[in-house]
Amino acid sequence: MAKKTMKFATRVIHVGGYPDKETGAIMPPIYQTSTYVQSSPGKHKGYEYTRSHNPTRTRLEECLASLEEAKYSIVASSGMAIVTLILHALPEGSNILCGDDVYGGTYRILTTVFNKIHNIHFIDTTDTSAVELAMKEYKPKLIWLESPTNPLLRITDIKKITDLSKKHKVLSVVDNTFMSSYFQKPLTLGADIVMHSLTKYMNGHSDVVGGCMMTNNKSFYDKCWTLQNSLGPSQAPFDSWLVLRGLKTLAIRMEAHQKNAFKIAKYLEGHSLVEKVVYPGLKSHPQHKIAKKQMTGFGGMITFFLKGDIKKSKKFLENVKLFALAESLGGVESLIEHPAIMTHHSIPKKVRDELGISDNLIRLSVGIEDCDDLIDDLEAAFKTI
Ligand code: P1T
Repeated sequence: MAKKTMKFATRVIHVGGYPDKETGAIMPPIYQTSTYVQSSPGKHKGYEYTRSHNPTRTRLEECLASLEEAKYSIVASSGMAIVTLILHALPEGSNILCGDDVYGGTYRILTTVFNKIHNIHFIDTTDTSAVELAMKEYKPKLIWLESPTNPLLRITDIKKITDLSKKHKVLSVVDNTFMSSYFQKPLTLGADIVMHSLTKYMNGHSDVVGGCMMTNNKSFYDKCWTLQNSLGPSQAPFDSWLVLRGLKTLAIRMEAHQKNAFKIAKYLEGHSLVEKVVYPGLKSHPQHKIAKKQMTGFGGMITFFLKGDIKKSKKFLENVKLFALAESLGGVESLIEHPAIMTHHSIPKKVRDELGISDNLIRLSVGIEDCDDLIDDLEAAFKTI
């Protein structure tokens, strides 16, 4: 069957997942090799050295490109490695617009590394007219969007911003980590580049760190690939194999994450110790209508604000048992964390306060366990405060 006619849940299993041609092994081999034998200098089978290419990684890239309806894909050793490739691919001194609420590591690399190479301007990308003004003022080369954002789950109207990007000749990138390719396809909404931390939902089992980008822009892909080959953050074959394996269940995992997250968001909304719940699927979410328009689901991430101070937040976090207190997200097991102290600590407190990443903000990555057990766990922790 042609790749294009296959539905998503078939593609995650079969694109890149075909049996080994030599042996018939139904599972792809892990090509755990650094180099490849040549029959004559320069004469080889398309593979020279694993930093450049590896057959297991090629299969993963094939699958990921198909999931985002892209022609080209690059898999790297982390999400941050992908951020690095994309930003190095721009001419030195470029103006870059970036959403003001992004993963703490993205903020950190922009404010400590790429601020020495480019001019970075943070902006509220949910405000379309502010984005257009900034495009006119700065004439940026690139706009970086995270939607939903980490950790406030704000939603940018991707189509509106990519329309503006086209008008002003600005490359647009969407970090699609929170939705995974299952619930949102930014390239179909007009984005030039989509990226993921593969560490999260795409792999889904908290046992790999990885990143990827997909695009239909051949010249940008070529630049990024050359950078990957030169800088060297290529993903190891075993990790690519693990992601290929994890991806097979992406469709059913995302449905299960969402089902549990919906129940938990509603439970939290009705809780007397909770000040506010943010989940894109709730009607109370300020951009719920945009979420419904551009996503096919609402995902498994919830942010909520406890009634109380840092002491209460800490006590609550120390007393959950099933929810593991850990950074990261998107695995089958539920995680809980405190962005101000953990994932977003590298953002200065003043900026965090302006954004609303407060001491009573708690982030949940809802796993696929039995939801009753998860709610019992939260309820028991609430009782301790
Ligand atoms: O951790 P790494 O694979 O390098 O991916 C970085 C990254 C990029 N984009 C988003 C939206 C992310 O959430 C992350 C990593 N985030 C966490 C580790 C976290 O707990 O939020």
